[in-house]
Amino acid sequence: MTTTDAAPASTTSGGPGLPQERRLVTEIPGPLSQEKLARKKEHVADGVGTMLPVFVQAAGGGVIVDVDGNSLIDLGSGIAVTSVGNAAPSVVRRAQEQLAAFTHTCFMITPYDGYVDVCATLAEVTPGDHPKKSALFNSGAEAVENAVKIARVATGRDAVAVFDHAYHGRTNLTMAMTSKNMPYKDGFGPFAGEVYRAPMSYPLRDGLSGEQAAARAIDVLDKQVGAGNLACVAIEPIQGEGGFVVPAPGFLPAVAEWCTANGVLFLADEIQTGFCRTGDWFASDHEGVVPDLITTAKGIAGGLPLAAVTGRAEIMDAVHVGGLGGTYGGNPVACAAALGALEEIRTHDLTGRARAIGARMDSHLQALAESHPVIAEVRGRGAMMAIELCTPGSITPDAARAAAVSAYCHSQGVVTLTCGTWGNVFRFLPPLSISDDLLDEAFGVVAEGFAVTA
Ligand code: PLZ
Repeated sequence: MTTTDAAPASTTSGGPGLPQERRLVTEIPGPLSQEKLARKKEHVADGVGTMLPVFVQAAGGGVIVDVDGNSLIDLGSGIAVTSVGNAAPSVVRRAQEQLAAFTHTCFMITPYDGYVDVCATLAEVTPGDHPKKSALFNSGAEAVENAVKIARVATGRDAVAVFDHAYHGRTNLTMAMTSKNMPYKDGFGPFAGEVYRAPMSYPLRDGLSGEQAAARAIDVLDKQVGAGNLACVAIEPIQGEGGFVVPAPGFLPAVAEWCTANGVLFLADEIQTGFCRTGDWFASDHEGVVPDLITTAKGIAGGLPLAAVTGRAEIMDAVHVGGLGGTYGGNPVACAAALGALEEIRTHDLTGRARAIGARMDSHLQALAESHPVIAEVRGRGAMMAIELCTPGSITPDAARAAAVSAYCHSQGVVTLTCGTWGNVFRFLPPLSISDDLLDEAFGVVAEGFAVTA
């Protein structure tokens, strides 16, 4: 880390050219950020919280630079969004060109190539080599809502199955699909109907094999809902907000097979796991699962708001003309950014980079787990790793320790995120543009955090 008294060079341009260093010149948050925070308090609804209130001036590579001149190491990617790096060159260039050409026409009124190009690319990169089509939206929640609409029309059935610990969004239908009450649902009901929850495979907590956990979930769906009523089973192949829960091997294929055998659509919500985060294009690829429908967002467009539903052509085409859309869905600038992000992924082999980052994080975390019995499990895949903290020798969640270590990391200039139904999971989602040196330095800080909060 660099510490300096010199005033920071004022910069507004981010991207990989930013000095790749952790540099603290004030306490966190610094005086300028604190002033801005007071202004936020005055004008922004309290319901919109902020976890680490440093106001950002620029970001790129593996760092976020704040208005006080602090440079923080980013282990969150804005919740798995800036996988190709913040202000990635191809994203910036293509979005700028598109901005100068036209900003919006509404694809439903007068179409443009970018939208079609993104859909064609999605058909190429998503699992399975069957004919596929896509529709574009603005946010992950909107994509999930539309996937359910499509599944209902295609099957003529109403019911939707989701899992314990699931996260699918904050709109009315997706709140119903999301598992955790606080902060996502409390007081916001009544929720949409015909959503049923099945037990998830959670190896640390249930000790079941993938096949056993699938049999348990299928039994619930079969007996409590009835396969014939189900339009789709929606599942995150690795759960995100719910705690980076990696189902036991065999769970996903068994659930997918049951779906196929019963005319139920298998909907993979890859909003957090998609676009190389896990070291494959999609987490479903890892076990060779081919979803009927797949929702994507976050990592698709390098930080611009874009989301998609991609599915078997005949399922996607079940909806009547005009039944899918929205004013901004597939905005031309967001589509240009997506094409830029895809270019970054291919040029820099970010799938391979995600695997290398994953291996590096795993070795840091395994070493940490050896000396800190509060770490009940190290899990994840690729550049999506987590540790679950529990009272040693038990599976009793220790959210307080997770919060304490996270607060320490923030104070030392490392952006870390927590998650999990009990808030006791530390998750690591660095941009795939981060250097090994920064990664090692960040995990050194995480280790210090465990040492000083012991
Ligand atoms: N499905 C699997 O991870 C978004 C939520 C952050 P939107 N996860 C981050 C928060 O607290 O709001 C997410 C996800 C999965 C759906 C969504 C929803 O995506 O773009 O936030 O609507």
